[in-house]
Amino acid sequence: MVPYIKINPEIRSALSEGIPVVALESTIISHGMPWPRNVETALAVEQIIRDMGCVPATIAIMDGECRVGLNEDEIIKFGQEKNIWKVSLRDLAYVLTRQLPGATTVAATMRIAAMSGIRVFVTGGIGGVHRGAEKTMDISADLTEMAKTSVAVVSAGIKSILDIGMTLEYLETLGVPVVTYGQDEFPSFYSSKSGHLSPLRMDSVGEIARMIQIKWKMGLEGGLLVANPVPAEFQVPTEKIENFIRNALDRANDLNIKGKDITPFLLQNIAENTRGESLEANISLIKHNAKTGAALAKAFTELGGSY
Ligand code: PSU
Ligand code: MN
Repeated sequence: MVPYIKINPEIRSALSEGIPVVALESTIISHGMPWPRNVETALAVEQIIRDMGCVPATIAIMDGECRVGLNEDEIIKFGQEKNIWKVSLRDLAYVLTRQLPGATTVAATMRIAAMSGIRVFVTGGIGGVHRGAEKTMDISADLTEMAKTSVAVVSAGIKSILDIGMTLEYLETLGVPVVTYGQDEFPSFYSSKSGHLSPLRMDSVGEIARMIQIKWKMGLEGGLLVANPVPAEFQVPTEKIENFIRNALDRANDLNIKGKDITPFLLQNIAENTRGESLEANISLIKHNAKTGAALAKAFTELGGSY
């Protein structure tokens, strides 16, 4: 047992009985999507994971503890309240010390999931190397976490608010396998295309599960990024979204928005300016990731689970 981590009873017994558990982040609820669609989506994603025979574990910080598994009222609180900290790895001990409510990013969620014995984590998009990082050094802690923490992360790739090419290079440097599910091209969140070839491709969750097991059995610590392309019917074409992304980046520059505020600002600006089209795509792809992630968690558990 790791101190300051509180796992709810349902998840604790699932873990001890070998029922697959899927971790979910809370920054996407508090800072990644507008109310009330954020809460609707978070609850729908949990239900999809349950319908697939797994147990969802939404992770957040409350009352000086890392909470693994939130109930509906708690998810509503994280979706509705304005004063929720965005908690990446560096913020974790601070929000625990001050007993602040905190929504965990991919990096912080991965670490808490791993400490709890959860090996599969589903989200929408991860952080990465920002455009212009050669000057700003703005590289998400999600990437370094992926190098260190042994959790498989299922996402729809990386939004082109980031520099996708540099992000893939950086993941290579860190030794993180990047596997695209079912196609050769790495997807860019709203679109199944990015113009970048995926470093690796696999066509079944069973094979991905075997690869993770081999990696971890060998003692190769760190995660694996599974890029799950958005289904064709929900895509927003890259040319269409690119203008909105450029505008959002210009606006962030004008307003001098930096550091941890930049990602939430860009996400909100794009959602507002596309009048919800991007939000609908966002919601659809997260649900799609939940199905793939739950299938992966099941496949991994069937192989004997943890390592
Ligand atoms: N990208 C998205 N949606 C999100 C995020 C990223 O498409 O909600 C959130 C995730 O929680 C991710 C965090 O871990 O933003 C990255 O923030 P930063 O770039 O400050 O590390
Ligand atoms: Mn950053």
